[in-house]
Amino acid sequence: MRRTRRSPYRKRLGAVAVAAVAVASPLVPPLPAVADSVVVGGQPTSASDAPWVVALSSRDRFGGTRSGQFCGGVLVAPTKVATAAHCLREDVLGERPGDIRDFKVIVGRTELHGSKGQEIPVTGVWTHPSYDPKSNARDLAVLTLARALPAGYVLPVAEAGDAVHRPGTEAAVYGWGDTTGIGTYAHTLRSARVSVLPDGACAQAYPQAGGRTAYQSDSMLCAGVPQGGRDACQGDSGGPLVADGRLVGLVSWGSGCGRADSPGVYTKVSAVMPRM
Ligand code: 4AZ
Repeated sequence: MRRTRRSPYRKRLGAVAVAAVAVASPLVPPLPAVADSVVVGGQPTSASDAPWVVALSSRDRFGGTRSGQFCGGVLVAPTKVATAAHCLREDVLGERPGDIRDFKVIVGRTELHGSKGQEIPVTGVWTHPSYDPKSNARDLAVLTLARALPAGYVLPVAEAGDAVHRPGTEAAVYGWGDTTGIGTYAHTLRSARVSVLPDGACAQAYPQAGGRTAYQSDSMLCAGVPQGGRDACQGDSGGPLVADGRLVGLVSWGSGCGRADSPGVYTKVSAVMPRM
């Protein structure tokens, strides 16, 4: 199995090590969400119930044990997949996405250890021209697929102003990412139920202070549960936040996973998606 020196997993080893110390030390309270952790705090789900969820894959870069999965994505048109721009950064992938010869999207594969579903080559990568890697603003990329999928695989994108953006909206996040916050990657698709939070709560959790990444309500939204324990995590990036049958957000960033005071931050798709 070949791995890049700077895979998304590798770059997180620092954080993983810190978390492991926190768990081991009796002086530090245990991490929330470890007990029943997805996607942290979620449950197994089937790709047939969420046909629009895809895995971004490169076995060349990330090895074959989990079908080469390194991020999530969502079908927004028969040949178009929305994902997070940060998934495709050269410092994350180890090379430019256009140079990865086996860059594919996997659809219909609940279980990454299996071979069900389809693997479709990616023929084009568009990154939002105003994506800002420092702030994570406008964290959106759109992939073009080598062949079209049936319309039944496509998830409609919520329009700007759609009621699903309102605080309190019940939504679900999907992915094959870390289920504990300490590097336990799922091999089965999972989903967790979270609520869209008011912009004020997101800004309070991630204030503009001391050079930290701040919440920006124009291109982001945040979601979580008051007690924590349900959240997206590493490896879920680019995957969908879905409410009422529409795409609301893409997993983008956050402080840790499942912490009560640190909700997950999502790309607000309606605000940054171009008309296609
Ligand atoms: C990540 O690093 C990441 N808890 C994704 C989602 C969240 C945190 C980190 C949200 O890909």
